Amino acid sequence: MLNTKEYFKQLDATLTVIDDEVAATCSGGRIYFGGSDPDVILFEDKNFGGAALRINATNGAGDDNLDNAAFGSGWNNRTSSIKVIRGEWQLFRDGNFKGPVSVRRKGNYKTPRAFGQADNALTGIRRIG
Ligand SMILES: [Ca+2]
Ligand SMILES: [Ca+2]
Repeated sequence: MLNTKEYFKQLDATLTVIDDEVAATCSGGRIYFGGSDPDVILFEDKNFGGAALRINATNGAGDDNLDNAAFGSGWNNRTSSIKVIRGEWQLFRDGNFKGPVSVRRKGNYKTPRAFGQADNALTGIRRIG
């Protein structure tokens, strides 16, 4: 049995997690790389082969594109398959959320055609839901 102080401490921790999730969605889901519990994983090759880039949405300091050297160096125009683990994501051919866009939810997309972009073309990605 928790005392009142402990109860509110746990409750507060829960609310903080929810707030982050909602904020990530509402802010357009800026992204960061390398988290141990990724929302999305990009793969260099089709069928989830080659190098992988783990992506999470964040309401903190993040990035918009894969062509920013500070975060996604080496991942512009490289993706050939994608796993979406949670959330709803927009995928863009170009930077600054431009170019043809596709939207994908949870699923394994083993070819560029499956995730709705040309091969080795993905530049922008953001969480919208
Ligand atoms: Ca590739
Ligand atoms: Ca591109």
